Amino acid sequence: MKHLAPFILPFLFSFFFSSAICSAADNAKPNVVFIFIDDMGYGDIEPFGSTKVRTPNLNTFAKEGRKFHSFYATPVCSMSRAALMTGCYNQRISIPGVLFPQAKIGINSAETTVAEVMKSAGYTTACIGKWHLGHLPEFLPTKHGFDYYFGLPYSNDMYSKRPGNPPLPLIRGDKTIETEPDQSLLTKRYTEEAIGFMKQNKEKPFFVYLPHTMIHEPLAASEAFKGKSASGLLGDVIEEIDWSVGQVMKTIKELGLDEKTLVIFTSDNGPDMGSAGPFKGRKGSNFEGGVREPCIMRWPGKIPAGTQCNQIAGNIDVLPTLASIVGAKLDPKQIIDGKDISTLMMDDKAGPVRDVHLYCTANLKNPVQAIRMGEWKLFLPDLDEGGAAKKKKGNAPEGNMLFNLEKDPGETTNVFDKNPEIVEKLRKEARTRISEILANRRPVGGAASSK
Ligand SMILES: [Ca+2]
Repeated sequence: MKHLAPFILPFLFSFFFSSAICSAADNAKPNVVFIFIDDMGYGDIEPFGSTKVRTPNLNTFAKEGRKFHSFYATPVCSMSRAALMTGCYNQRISIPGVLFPQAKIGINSAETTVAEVMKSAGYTTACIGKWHLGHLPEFLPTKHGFDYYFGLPYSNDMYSKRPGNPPLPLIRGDKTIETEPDQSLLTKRYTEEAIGFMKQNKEKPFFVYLPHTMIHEPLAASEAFKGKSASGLLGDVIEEIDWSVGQVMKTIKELGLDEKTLVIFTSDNGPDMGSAGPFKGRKGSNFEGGVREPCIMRWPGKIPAGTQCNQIAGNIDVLPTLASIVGAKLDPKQIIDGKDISTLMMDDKAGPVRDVHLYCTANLKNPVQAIRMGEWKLFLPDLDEGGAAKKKKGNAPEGNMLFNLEKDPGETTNVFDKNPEIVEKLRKEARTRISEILANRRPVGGAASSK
């Protein structure tokens, strides 16, 4: 035996050493639940100023977490999900505003999604809800890093009541299990699926992406919520979403995972029917109301409770931030736009991480409609010919406009003429950034075969 010791000891040492490292790393890996609402405006819930609905669960969630007041999505659905899933502006990866049931394109398989990043760090992943990055088999969540999928491949108004659309599919995995599902039950069913998944996977780190179908029209609430709010069906639907958040949080606590779970709540674009709070513009607009979202993050012991962050952040930052938190390596050759904002989450005194935000459009020919640098926001009419702005009253910006968002978050006072130097500085920055995106733009999935 004696003569074997020199060979065995290093093995034993390395075995114990590596298992110690593994278990320490696993303990450091929080579960992540990302709740993404469809079409919820900044002012649609009580923590962000609503007085029309009751959101007790979100109120508690906000008290225990941190509110982000400059958290950016994009004007409409698919482009927002593209940004969230890839850490890139939709323009970089050629995803247009909204994908319809007739679309032959979707997220390119060459892109690295946040689910793939989480999987690379040992996570089990689920997407429960509305996907909207391509409904053809190659584009579904199960082909892009999600172990599990249950939900609608696109918006709930893309159903057979609208001429030319096939019956709305409800998918599990990669199979359609129902068509034209009862929409009043979607919030409840998604919630039950998410709870079931967390219970089943409580022993390992999980990533649950929960993109609700509501509060996108046609609105529908289950019997328990229908007619119960003080502000009509929209209020009922928002209050059911609040119930869903409460159920998710209750499950996390019951499973003893409270300290080990980061939960993020936000929305994909401004309100269609609800409230943009103090901001101008609605869904479809690059005024703040179209793109600035309610956002709350909660992780006990890591994120300071009851605090607020006013620094620029957004969906594009989610992928690099989660990669940093879970210790996943990103491919340095894959250019992304987002930054690691974990300091903004965990340090109440953190300075800005990303001083610039581009307000991208749904239109690949006119990629950027406005730019924000610090407190200033400049619209770029000479660089954009209409862009994403829906032709809805008050939504479409016209002409040269500069706003100071800190002094004038409602974009009421155009100070373009008074600040030529700032205008020039922002224009220059916008040109540089747009040129870089166009020079490094990557193709959408399926584009070659559809031509
Ligand atoms: Ca939406």
